Amino acid sequence: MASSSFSCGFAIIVGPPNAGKSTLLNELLDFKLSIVTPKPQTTRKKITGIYHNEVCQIIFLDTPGIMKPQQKLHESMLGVIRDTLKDADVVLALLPYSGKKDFVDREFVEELFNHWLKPTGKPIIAVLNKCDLVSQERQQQAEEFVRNTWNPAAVLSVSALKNTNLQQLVGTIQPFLPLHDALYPEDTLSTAPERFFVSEIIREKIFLLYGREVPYSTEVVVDEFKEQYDNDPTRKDLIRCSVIVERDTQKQIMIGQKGAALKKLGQTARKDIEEMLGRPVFLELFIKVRPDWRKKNNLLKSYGY
Ligand SMILES: Nc1nc2c(ncn2[C@@H]2O[C@H](COP(=O)(O)OP(=O)(O)OP(=O)(O)O)[C@@H](O)[C@H]2O)c(=O)[nH]1
Ligand SMILES: [Mg+2]
Repeated sequence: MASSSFSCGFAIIVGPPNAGKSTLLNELLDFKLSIVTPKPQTTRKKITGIYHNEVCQIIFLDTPGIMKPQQKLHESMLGVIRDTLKDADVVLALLPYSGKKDFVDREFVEELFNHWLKPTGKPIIAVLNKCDLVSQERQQQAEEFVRNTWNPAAVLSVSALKNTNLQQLVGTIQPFLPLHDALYPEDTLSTAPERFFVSEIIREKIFLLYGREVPYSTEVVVDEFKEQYDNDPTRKDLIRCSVIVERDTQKQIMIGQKGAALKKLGQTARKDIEEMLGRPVFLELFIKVRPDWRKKNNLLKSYGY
């Protein structure tokens, strides 16, 4: 029961890979919770981020990009979206502007609305992202086109990157949330444990530092997370992680000449992990080869997919 006119509910962010879903979540929370890279298929699991203001609490659910599955891993990623949709009170269909002739990728949006979203019966807000890339005039034309073609509950243009129209977006979401007290205390940013974000930060650095198929063939598992700093500030927290790759050649690339690449990965990841945790850590990375892990149900399961 709501004690006031406060509203609280779940808003899922869905869209194609690279649309800016994770950037939007981070910008709304004013905290880098979800990893962002210029490469598609960065996000693989559901990321929960909690937004608070005076009149509502919005539990945002960032999801992997929707694409045609080519492996078991992709099927699991799509399963995450399907499951997360069930929890949502409102759906944000994040559609990126492109420099191309069409306003949006029509074929994709057709599939997204008709196959994924409309059968759920949930209200859909079409959020046209990356509006910094196009003129105002084009934005108006695109909004009208999307409104007339797919008839979502609301349409607006935003730039997650430049923080344009994000307060309008919050205002648009709020009426679709149930009247309900906050589900989480005001200082809660996410429900996932710290170790999850540790593995995500390492994955982000792998996406940024390595080329071609290497990031896509990689998974990160936190094997040990020993918190010692809080009790004894002379001892850093100890974090041991396995970096899983599919082949020996990838292991060699990960390690690099005289271990230089792995050293750089460790250093850049550690810096961000320390920033997130607010305390110093000692980070150890072990590269392990698990042939074709993306196709193997038992391995996928053990990595949380
Ligand atoms: N110009 C511009 N770029 C943006 C905007 N939002 C995100 N980007 C860029 O788009 C790229 C992808 O951003 P992400 O947030 O990782 O996209 P995503 O939808 O989460 O991608 P996946 O997790 O791979 O599905 C990054 O290089 C972002 O900086 C925006 O509003 N304008
Ligand atoms: Mg993402």
